Amino acid sequence: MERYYQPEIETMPRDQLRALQDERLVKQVRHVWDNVPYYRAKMEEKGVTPDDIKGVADLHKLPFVTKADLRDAYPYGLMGKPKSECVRIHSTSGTTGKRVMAFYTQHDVDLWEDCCARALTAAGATKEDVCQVAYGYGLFTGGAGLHGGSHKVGCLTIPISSGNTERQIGFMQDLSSTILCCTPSYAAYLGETMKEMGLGPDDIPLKAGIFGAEAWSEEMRQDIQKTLGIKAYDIYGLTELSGPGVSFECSAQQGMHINEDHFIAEIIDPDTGEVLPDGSKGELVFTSLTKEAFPLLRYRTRDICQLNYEPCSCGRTHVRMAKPMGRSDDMLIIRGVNVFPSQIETVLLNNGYAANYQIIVDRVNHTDTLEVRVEMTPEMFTDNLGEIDKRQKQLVDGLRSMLGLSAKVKLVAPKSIVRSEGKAVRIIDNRKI
Ligand code: DLL
Repeated sequence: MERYYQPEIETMPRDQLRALQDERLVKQVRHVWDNVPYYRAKMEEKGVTPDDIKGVADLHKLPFVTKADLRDAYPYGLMGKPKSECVRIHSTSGTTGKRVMAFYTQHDVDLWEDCCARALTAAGATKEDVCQVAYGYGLFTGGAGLHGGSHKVGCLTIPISSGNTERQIGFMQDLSSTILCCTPSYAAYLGETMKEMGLGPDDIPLKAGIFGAEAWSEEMRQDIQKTLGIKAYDIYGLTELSGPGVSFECSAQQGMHINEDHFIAEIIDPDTGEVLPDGSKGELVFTSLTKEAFPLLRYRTRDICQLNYEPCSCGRTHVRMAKPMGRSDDMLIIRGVNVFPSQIETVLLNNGYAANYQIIVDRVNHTDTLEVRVEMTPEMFTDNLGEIDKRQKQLVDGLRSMLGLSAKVKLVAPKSIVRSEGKAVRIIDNRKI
């Protein structure tokens, strides 16, 4: 039977949910106008005042907020509360020079942890469970968010953080962990390490995993479910909006329910900014409804996906988002063709490879080149050049039909591509553009 953490909200009839959103949006816009001069100036520039916003139907009148705004206003310029009322910051790693910093009041932390508790409950967690939180702790939101959610559910929480893979497996065995929270690439690595240690799914009591923070394909889910002997649930979120738990999968595993009492989602055309009709694929835009310290109106995530308003078999009424195909800034444009790493991953996994690959892009004589390096699995490892050549050709064909592009494929030895404990780094773009 499906369990809910906050049933009255998670299964609220949509007309009531809409009324709740209308009421909260009016308040959130007023809060931003009164307390965030940066955003007020943007509204004034667009000729909008809080009086123009009576509910969700007026959302389109508001200006967008982008990553560039976050950079402009860094670090304190978008805060809706004085520092003295904030209790926490989190931040992205900023390795690409785009550090994002978000602030939280105690109330913000509380609501965020509720969202994570909903995700854990949807994956079957109860107070009887032992929950191993192997997302990174610290500035990254993964560890803190799932940790807080796990406490709220009442699980025995193991704040192990990421890394030290053999110790992770030891803890799972010694403490009988039943729920694992980490990135999907780290879950795959844990599975691989277990195999090397001679352990199979029956040697660990895990029953569910809550994996997110990066794009992962359906094929990768099947692989992880098999290796770890669990049901693998997707969870989505971003630092700007709190962290994990903006949306999460239920037992149906058919898209992630967005916590619509806290966030309104829109899909827009990334080029024109126009709101697209229900069911269209485009850029996901979020408006926070309840945030105090770091409210965001119409924030452009750059994540490309689709929304599904069909009722879900789990009984939750909140809209579902498809797995994001990747960020529009992860999207590679190769010889004019849009390529998402997740499409490449699908081809590799469909051909029996694991998700250990790297995509190398370069420009030679003014032409883009795409090379995919993929590890052979230990079972397929061979030094028979004819066999390697055959396998490479098979992948070249698969990639051509998926992407409409020719790519070079290089099979490499097992374990030669570096493993990730957090988000995997799969793209090396050497083009100087
Ligand atoms: O990754 C928050 C998080 C932590 C989510 C743990 C889930 C679990 P950021 O580091 O700010 O926050 O990165 C946010 O990661 O815009 C997406 O591009 C991507 N992302 C997050 N979850 C998923 C997912 C955390 N389930 C960015 N599928 C987002 C695909 C995801 N992409």
